Amino acid sequence: MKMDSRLILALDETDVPKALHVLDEVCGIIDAVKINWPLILSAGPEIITTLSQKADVICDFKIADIPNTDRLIIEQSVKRGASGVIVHAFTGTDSLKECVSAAGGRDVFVVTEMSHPGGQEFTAKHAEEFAAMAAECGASGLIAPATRPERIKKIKESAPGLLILSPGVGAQGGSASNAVLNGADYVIVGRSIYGSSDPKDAAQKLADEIKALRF
Ligand code: O7E
Repeated sequence: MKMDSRLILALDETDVPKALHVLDEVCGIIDAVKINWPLILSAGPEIITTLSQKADVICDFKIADIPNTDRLIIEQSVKRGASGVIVHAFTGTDSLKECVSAAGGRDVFVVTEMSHPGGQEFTAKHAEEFAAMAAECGASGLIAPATRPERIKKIKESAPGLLILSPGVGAQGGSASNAVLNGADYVIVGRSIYGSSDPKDAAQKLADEIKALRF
């Protein structure tokens, strides 16, 4: 995945023509598009291939199963054009190792602490362990909460070599600058872009905000 604007669009728009329009508007600005069940269930899995012709696609299926099922899901995602997948860590080392193997060199991003308030109940308690396990299993990166930027720093310390992707910017109250200043390599933004009356302008403003931090 390129590292230019450091902005990843979470395209959870279920109106398929609108989703395609939003991506066309912002694909020159973003580094990748993340898709989740809302769009897949609305558009069908062929949307992975359609979008992959316009941008790198991260399939956010938050895969969390036994190793064999994880492999089958990832193989289908890759076959359709995914350049990365997002998986849960609580399933343990064998599942995570199988995900990395099934991805065959595509990026595997592992969820640590989730960005919503409930993320503090369970995921936060194990986030550093999840991060260390992800590094040990050969994952590319971690998902850590922009809503709690101080936690990004802590989680990164547990797996210094891994990329950090941070959701929770905008609609969930987090700030792109704070996330990046605390160690996020990319921010993941959904509603603040696809729900905006001018998605291109919204994406450009976020990209400019990140660029102003001067990498
Ligand atoms: O709040 P939004 O609209 O900017 O969308 C955020 C996206 O990131 C949305 O797709 C949601 O499912 C996802 N997300 C979180 O918001 N918080 C998390 O802790 C984890 C995710 C996620 O997708 O995990 C992988 C990034």
